[in-house]
Amino acid sequence: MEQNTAPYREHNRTSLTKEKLKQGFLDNLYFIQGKFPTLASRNDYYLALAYTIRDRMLHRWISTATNYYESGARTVCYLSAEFLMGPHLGNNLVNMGIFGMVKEVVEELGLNFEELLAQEEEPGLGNGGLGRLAACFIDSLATLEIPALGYGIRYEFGIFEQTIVDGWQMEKTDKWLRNGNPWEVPRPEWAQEVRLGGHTEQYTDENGRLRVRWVPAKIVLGIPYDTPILGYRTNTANTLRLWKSEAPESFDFEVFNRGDYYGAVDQKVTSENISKVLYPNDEQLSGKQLRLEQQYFFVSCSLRDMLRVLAIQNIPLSRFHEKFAVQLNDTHPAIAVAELMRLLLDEYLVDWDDAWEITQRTFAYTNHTLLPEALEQWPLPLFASVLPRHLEIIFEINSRFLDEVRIKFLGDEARLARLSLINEGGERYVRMAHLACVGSHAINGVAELHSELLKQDVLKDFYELWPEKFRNKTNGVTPRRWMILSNPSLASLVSDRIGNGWVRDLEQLRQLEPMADDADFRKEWWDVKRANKVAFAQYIFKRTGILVDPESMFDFQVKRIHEYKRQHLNVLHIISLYRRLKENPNLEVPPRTFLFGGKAAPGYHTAKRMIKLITSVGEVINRDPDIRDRIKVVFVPNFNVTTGQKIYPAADLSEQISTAGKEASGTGNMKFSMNGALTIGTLDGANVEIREEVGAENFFLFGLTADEVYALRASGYHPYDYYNTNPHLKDVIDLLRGGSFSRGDADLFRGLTDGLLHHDPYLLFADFQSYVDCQEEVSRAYLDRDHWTRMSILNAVRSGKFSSDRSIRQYCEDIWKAEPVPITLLGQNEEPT
Ligand code: CRA
Repeated sequence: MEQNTAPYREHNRTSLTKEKLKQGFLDNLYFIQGKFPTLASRNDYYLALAYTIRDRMLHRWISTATNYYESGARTVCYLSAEFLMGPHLGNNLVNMGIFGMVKEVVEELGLNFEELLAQEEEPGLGNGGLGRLAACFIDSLATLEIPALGYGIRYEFGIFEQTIVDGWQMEKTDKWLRNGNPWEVPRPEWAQEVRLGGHTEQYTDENGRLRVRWVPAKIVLGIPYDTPILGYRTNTANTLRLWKSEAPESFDFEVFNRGDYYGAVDQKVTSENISKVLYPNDEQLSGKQLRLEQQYFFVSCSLRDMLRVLAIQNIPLSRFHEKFAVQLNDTHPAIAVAELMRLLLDEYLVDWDDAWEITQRTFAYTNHTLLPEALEQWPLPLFASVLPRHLEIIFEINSRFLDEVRIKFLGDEARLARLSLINEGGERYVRMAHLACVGSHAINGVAELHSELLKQDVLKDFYELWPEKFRNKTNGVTPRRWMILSNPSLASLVSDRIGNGWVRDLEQLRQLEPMADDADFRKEWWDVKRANKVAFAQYIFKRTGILVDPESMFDFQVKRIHEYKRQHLNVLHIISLYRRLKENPNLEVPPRTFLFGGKAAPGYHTAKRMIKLITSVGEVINRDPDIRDRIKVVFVPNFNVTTGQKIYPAADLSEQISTAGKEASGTGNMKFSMNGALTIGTLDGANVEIREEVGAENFFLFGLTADEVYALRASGYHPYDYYNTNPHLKDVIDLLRGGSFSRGDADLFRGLTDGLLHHDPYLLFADFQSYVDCQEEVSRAYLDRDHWTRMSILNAVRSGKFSSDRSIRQYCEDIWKAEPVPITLLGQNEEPT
């Protein structure tokens, strides 16, 4: 696809010239890749280009570090087990304002710029929304010039690559590092030692005080790998610091393994296992020892790294919480509460009360889910075997905490049991969400509805104890990647009318509201969407061999496959529409392409069968001559950041159809809306706020509310009754049960249909008719192109609230108390690039 470079063009404060870039590029090809153009591969060219850009980023990076060091500024540390960054090259070019210039240089050298961009393997170090949120947040932190570090794990293998074979998902390992990663710089001089396992001992120190010593069973090294994160057209380049585990090749290592060469190698292998692979579960508990080790590993490295910085800046330990605001991205890093306590108590000999005050004032916790199965708990014996000292500390935190509760709620034993950090019902567990709540000064949900439900449901007892800790921070996404980079034509259409202030201040898009009534503007808007659809149709054909019509409505549901997200409700509607079209070939509905994308956790069998359901229904419909291509069903393989960048700009309709009360926020919903797709959705997560912003008349609402879901369950939900009383629903389910979509195999989807008929925990049947009716409304609306385009424009220009810049400003003001530190570049009159 030809990239429109207009939105990048106005950059003019750089001293960088095309000549300098060209020279840098050829030098890097020669001196780093060791190649002449004649022998260079596409990857050589990509790496030479990436290094050329990185070279131009270093001045900002070094200047930023120096400025921060000198100012001693308060620093935000975002602790996250996942950072789903997506490819760096294009994003760095956008943020530096040199996209157009670099494109020209590459083309003047006779190379294909798009191909070089596509050569980058995306770092898929996350599962979905939570990891991508972390990536959007560090982009916004840099853009807002906030001193910040992202701390996480440098997984050797990220999220698996998905292929579809015979309609089923197959997983392939993600070897994202195989061709080299030009964006990272290893910092072995800042390696940290992490202990694991073993036991604890008491001893008396020289002052006669009783202390505890942890004697670990093994020690691993954490090596930091740093990646610069540029702000959008600022001098700021913050750092993403990811830890890789290695075996320490130290004296100790030899002593423990003397004479046992194979044993030594074995220890090296097990040490390296810690950062080997991302657990591919989104919102699901796996309870594996290695996962606890991963969590502790990166948390311990990160906290020790903060202590290192404190020491070189000569800041006393008692001011740790003034120097650092540490955000816990879900419970994955919640062990940090116990680890900071341990470091302060055992290694720095701080008193309990002082250590506890520092700890509570340092941390804040974001909850991302209401699903009970996603709330992390560790079996006590497992926890004790990996982190014996932390368990003692957690018991002590718990005992002091429960004393406090006892005073406040005299005699309320049931409440004590509910609040305890230890789940005592049957097998005993450590409840990580409770540890995070107790050890933090702020607790937030990720959309208004979700934050309310936290207070009423999962964290109710904590809310009653400490209402002042609770707040909401609605998620956001970065318009740099999700508009400028992925949808350059739309971005330039917007910038032509209102300049490009909107990129840093997305509310400015509202200036375009009057343009929704301008027929010429509407035509341009429609043409941009249409061109994006043509490009996507070509992509689909290349990837799946399916021909789709860019004139048809592109209706997308892309997200992880999960029962609560209800991809199968979407399928039920498709089958019912198919049925109606077959019965009445003259039915007046606009042609539609139903597109799905998303990965299923490899061990989540129902989700895998949902993929098979989608592909099987597609197989029948796409080939049925009666349908005459009026509807098509496509499963887009391997949904990730890279494919997302092609999808959002090409969408007409965005499916956000989770059972109300289950989707904490969603962020894909925001990306779609920003790119002018209309939403069909329930009142769930951030959908509620999207509808508020864009206007109810520009949003297709259906389904039960969270309260109604709750009430229906309480009064007894009988899905079978819906089946019996709704002939359309019955018809759809019977077709599935009869094998119409499984080549006569009546067993293939039996588990799915029986599950719905008898349990239907996510209330598909209760919402079915409302959904089908709403889809009819969507179809009617699409027939009126003018009106549809008007709604599309209003969706995009009213999505300003959903910039992650807004989210980050709120975190800074309300939780982190962090201020911008504008960066002065080192050296005289140096220009940023
Ligand atoms: N799976 C929620 O389900 C939310 C993101 C980011 C999720 C999404 O609704 O948008 O977090 N929850 O806040 C999660 O990962 C552990 O819980 C998600 O990505």
